[in-house]
Amino acid sequence: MNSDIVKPENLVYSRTKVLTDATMHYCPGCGHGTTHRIVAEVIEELGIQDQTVGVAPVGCSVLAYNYFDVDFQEAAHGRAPALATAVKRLNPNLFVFTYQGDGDLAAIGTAETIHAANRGENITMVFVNNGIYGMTGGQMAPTTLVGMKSATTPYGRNVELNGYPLRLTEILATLPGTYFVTRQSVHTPAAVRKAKKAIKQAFENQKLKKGLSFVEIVSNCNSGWKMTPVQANKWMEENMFPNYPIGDIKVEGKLVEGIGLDRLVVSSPLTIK
Ligand SMILES: Cc1ncc(C[n+]2csc(CCOP(=O)(O)OP(=O)(O)O)c2C)c(N)n1
Ligand SMILES: [Mg+2]
Repeated sequence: MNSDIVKPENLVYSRTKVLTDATMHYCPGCGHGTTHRIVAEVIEELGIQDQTVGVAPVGCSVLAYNYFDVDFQEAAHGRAPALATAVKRLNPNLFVFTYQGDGDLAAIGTAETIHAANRGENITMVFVNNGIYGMTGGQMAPTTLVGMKSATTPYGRNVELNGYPLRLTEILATLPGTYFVTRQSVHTPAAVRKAKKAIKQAFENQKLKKGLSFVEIVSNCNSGWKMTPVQANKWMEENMFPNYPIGDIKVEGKLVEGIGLDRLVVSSPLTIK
């Protein structure tokens, strides 16, 4: 930055130093890049860069360790919560977070996710739900909506053939080991601010040692959905949000009023319009 041009008192925004200079490989318009940025900003604002360990998944965010300037571990597909458990238990004073997609967290890693949450591991989990296996070419994920087209459901997800979509976030909220469970998005500036606040809370909660904090980010996958970024965001608002409602689900260990279990026991499956 040229200090002759930008005076410190006039600076309103600068890139967080918790992101490296590496150019991200994410598709333009994808939510992963924005989610990385807000996680990094939270780490900087909390002043915990030297005390944070991230655990990267398999999926589009497999290279997360290249983008965050904090210590990182790479987990086998789906195993991030198990690895994060070990890191946190051996180093209880570190801030430990996982970062995973829906195929990683809600398909191959379902067992690790549920058991880490049920054990009440004192970690932060960030879950980017784009309704699809983005990295491998857009196959159906557990979170793919009924009727939604994917590489393996070219005519749309069919309940008889492919079963129901899974709302793992709501399931986790019912477990006694979760302390904070929320669902956010990063497709507008206002949504980014709310998601960042939630991620900050999820990191701060580690100081309280009261259980697991879980932040789902509903994201588009414009390449996998075969849409432009603008179309994908609109499709996400119209189809993903009614099925994956944005907002807090469990705060300070208590289900948010009005959430109840009715959301889990839905009579109609999660369906596109
Ligand atoms: C054991 C194993 N099975 C399958 C794969 C192939 N694979 C790599 S990424 C991926 C899906 C990732 O999807 P998701 O977690 O939703 O992340 P996204 O790319 O959508 O962000 C799969 C199935 C693998 N690498 N290892
Ligand atoms: Mg995905």
